[in-house]
Amino acid sequence: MNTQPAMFSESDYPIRHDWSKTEIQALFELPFNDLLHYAQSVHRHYFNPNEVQLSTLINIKSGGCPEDCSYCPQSARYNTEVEAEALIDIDGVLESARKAKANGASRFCMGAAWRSPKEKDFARVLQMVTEVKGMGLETCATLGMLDEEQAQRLKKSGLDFYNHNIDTSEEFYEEIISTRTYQDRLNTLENVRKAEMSVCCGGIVGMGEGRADREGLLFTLSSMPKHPESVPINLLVQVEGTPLAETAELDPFEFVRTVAVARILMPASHVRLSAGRSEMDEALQALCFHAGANSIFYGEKLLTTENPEHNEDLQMFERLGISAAQ
Ligand code: SAM
Ligand code: DTB
Ligand code: SF4
Repeated sequence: MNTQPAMFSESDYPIRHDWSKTEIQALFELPFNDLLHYAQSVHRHYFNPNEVQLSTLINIKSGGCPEDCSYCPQSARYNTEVEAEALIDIDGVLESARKAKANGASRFCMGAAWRSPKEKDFARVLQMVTEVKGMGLETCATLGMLDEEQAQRLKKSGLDFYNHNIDTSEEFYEEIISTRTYQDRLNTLENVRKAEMSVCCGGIVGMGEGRADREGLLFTLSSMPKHPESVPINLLVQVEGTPLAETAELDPFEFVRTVAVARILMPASHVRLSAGRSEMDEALQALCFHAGANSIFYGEKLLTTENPEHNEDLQMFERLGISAAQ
């Protein structure tokens, strides 16, 4: 495979939806430096390599979720420190959104520990979306499965992005979740696309999957008729009480490889270095940015677990000559 032409032009890095599993496997098998060089070349062809987009998360409905995702501290089935709470008030959301904007975030993502949104809560979520959008932030939500009508109503209220992850390969998926299928997730993503919202869809690595599953995750994402505009690559945050709490740790270089291959396969998408940054040192994060990650979750908390403080991230960016994308 011609992995890295010496000189390249516009046509060398086309957006493709037909990457084969063999090609993806070959990318993962490249020597690390060749892979990073290739990914960085693709990256600077499509993006300013010194800009990173910042998304801040808020958990609008914590814990008590009926699903059994074995990585998740918010499932009601596992005994974790997360308590079940009701949907929070709009004022709390707006206060957090104001802070996120003041700290430099461009997108605000509202997450709820639901299988899917219920009608009794939906009006308040729609209002949150409209008001956050009115503050001049991009809006994102992750609320579980959506039907076509729910997707349309979110779009109408001003939702720009919907996050719904496929999490892993189709083959490994059943080891992780039994309460909804891979196809359920693809159906939700289709409803989001039909409503003409942007898609944020990625997965988690470090769940005990093999490399073939990381390849499979990226195969499904890159085969989509339109690539997700945002691709979050999460490193499993091991939470006590969840079935995956004692999983063997992934080789950090394998994490960087996953980011690099995502960048090459989906050259115009934002690849987000997502959960797990608190467990990474800054040298590893810098390697991920070199591999083509150009988005992060920004702010001291993810949904229920720790994330680096915003000042720490700003200092890291300063040392790397990176600025926040607008
Ligand atoms: N309940 C909704 C759903 O699952 O569709 C939305 C919120 S859910 C917490 C959003 C995503 O967070 C999951 O799909 C998963 O990819 C990621 N996630 C959850 N727990 C995680 C963990 N411990 N480590 C890494 N990623 C995690
Ligand atoms: C995504 O891909 N990662 C975020 C977001 N989408 C919603 C969530 C990470 C959650 C990590 C575990 C927690 O904090 O509960
Ligand atoms: Fe529920 Fe989402 Fe956690 Fe799965 S990932 S248990 S659906 S909150």
